[in-house]
Amino acid sequence: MFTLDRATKIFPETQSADVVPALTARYNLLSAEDQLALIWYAYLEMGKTITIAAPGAARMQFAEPMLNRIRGMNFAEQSQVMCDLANHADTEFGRWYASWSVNIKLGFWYKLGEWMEQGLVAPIPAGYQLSANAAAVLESLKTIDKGQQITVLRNFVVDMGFDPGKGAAVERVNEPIVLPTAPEQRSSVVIEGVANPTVIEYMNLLNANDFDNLIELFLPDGALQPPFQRPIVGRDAVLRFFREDCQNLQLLPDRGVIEPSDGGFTQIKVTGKVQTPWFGAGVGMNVAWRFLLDPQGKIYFVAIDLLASAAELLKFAR
Ligand code: 45D
Repeated sequence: MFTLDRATKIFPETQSADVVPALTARYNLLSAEDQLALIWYAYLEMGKTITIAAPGAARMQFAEPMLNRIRGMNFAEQSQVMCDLANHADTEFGRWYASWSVNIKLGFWYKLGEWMEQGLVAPIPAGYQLSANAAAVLESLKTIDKGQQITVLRNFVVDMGFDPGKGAAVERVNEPIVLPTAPEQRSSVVIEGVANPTVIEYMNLLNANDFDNLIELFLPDGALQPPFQRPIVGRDAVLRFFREDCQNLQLLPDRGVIEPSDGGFTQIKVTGKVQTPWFGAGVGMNVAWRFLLDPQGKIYFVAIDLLASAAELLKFAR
């Protein structure tokens, strides 16, 4: 009846922020030196309006051994390590880095950025000239909204390092899982136009970091598609993703529509904002959730799209 491929196409009028993959592709064509300098300038520019929250000790402990080794190097060696990471070079550091979860990678760069500012780690050389292509990417980056900017920056960081590939069983390093929010401290979302219990529970359980109950809302072969990624299929894989990448998110759904679909399935689109713990209320990302529920109300598919513009928040095709 519904295949995964067909499910991904529900609510086709939803416009996602194509500028994010487009900028990432242009960035990938640049030299490593240009990439690092570009990120540095983007980071300084963004720092004028938003602040990154310092990562907690639980997260930083995994990056610390590598950070301390880098700190003990001279500037030339430090620059080499950073270039190697950007170049995906097969080095001890590159493999180490690639085994980390997204948030550990971000924490690592958070610390290096701090040390670069303090002069403890090699800065981008004063007067470094970006190539014309790199300068153009930076200019484009400045014109997009904050939620899109931080997504681009996150993509850059995620892609660095050396991943030995699918065949090689690398042990993945994750920060410890936070405890779910205590029942009396939980809040409940209200979504204009959507009183569906599965969708409401999805939002509330994710906001409470209650991943074990959240996964129960999915069918065994249910799938979740994060922004700009392939769908993650099956409960085990989705639960792993929740634990690794979804701690302390703040989902702020606003409104939505419910429509019957084939075979007793229901499709529901909700729009609203999401905040990441890295930027808190400083950055509200405009997103859509596109749910496909089976006749029993279990999630067969949900996609999360980063929207092209704020106008998309109000777009529900009749
Ligand atoms: O190279 O319903 C320097 C899901 C130098 C789950 C640097 C979701 C050079 C289901 C500047 C130091 C997760 C899909 C580098 C919802 C250099 C669900 C440093 C959505 C790299 C709603 C750079 C969640 C630094 C979403 C420090 C949409 C960069 C979450 C730091 C989105 C960048 C979260 C940071 C995002 C970026 C977080 C901290 C986009 C964080 C981005």
